[in-house]
Amino acid sequence: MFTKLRYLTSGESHGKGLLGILDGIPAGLEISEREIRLELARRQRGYGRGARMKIEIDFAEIWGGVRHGKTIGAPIGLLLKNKDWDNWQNKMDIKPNKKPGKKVTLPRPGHADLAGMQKYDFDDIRNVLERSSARETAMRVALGSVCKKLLHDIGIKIGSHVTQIYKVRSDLELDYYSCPESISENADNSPVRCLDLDKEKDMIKVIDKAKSDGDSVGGVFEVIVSGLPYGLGSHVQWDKKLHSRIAQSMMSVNAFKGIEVGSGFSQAEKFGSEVHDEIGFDGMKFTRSSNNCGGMEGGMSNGQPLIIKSVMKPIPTLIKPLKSVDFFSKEKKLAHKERTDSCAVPAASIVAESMVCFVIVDAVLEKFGGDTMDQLKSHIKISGKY
Ligand code: EPS
Repeated sequence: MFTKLRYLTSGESHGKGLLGILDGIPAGLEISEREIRLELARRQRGYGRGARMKIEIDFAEIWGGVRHGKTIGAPIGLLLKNKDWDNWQNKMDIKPNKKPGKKVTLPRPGHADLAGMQKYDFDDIRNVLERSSARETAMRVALGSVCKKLLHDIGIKIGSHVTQIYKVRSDLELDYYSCPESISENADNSPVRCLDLDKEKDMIKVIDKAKSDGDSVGGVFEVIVSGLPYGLGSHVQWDKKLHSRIAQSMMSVNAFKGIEVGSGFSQAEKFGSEVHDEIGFDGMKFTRSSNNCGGMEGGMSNGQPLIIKSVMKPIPTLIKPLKSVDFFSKEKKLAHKERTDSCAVPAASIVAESMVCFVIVDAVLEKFGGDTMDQLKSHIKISGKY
């Protein structure tokens, strides 16, 4: 799906840590561990997280691709150590271990457990669950923060906020033409990243209830991107379309179950004349009367802000577990339970920003190209249409 950018992550939730490589970033981008840390800290916050986030202080060390504060065009390598590794050294030992701990054999409905056991012929669900954990998104955010910095330097701004947790929906009419970075800044001040302060209280109540019931809740969040030129992505082939690339990127995150572009699903109950955004001209540039298409038409950015919503399902690890069956004995039992979060929707909205950043950087490099940031900027200046 990516044409210019590549990234890979490695690491288990309670292993030594996470590794990430991001390849394709031009030379000359200023980036520091401090800037990456700021994004990681945003992901760690959010009402409803469990005890794990009190243990970790996520910090990604730069191991390659950066010299004297700037990228050198080489792959960027990051290392993020898990502090919790100290408590898991036997269970997650790289070498054979005499005290490996009890095997997990009770698959959790909604998790990768059962399909993963069947696929890999494992005798311990831990081999599946450790990798299929939201911990991995810490590295996505670390790598994504490099992309976010690149976008910022070429005038593309990205932000996000939470619009729904369980049945509590924000009623706020957002001004999509305001700066996405200030939308994010305001959301960051809310424990649930919700801009509707009345609904924030109800969201917190719902999370408290889920927690006290040993349950979990999901929700919806929105990512907004402004400052995009016309023509990122293309209508000419299925895998070039910007919205399909964003959809794949978003849907690759654990527990993300759907994506909506612009006014999305609500378009089903409207006439075409109510949905499509009329075109005008203000003497300088084309204008639009609305942005129901969420900034993308025919698979291309159309100069309007991108508006993308995504839904996260409730986390499958439940303190009051659902029914399951022991993988080996076939005895009816309750599913495996371990320390978990009752709600990770605020954190998911930060991860979603990164997932969009990867795609936009790839599409920008595809359209404008350049081995250095200066080359990229001059290419945009020559041919970028806004
Ligand atoms: C997760 C369970 C919890 C979360 C974890 C994802 O971890 P633990 O089992 O250590 O308590 O906190 O998320 C993170 C560690 C993170 O950095 O986001 C799970 O089961 O997916």
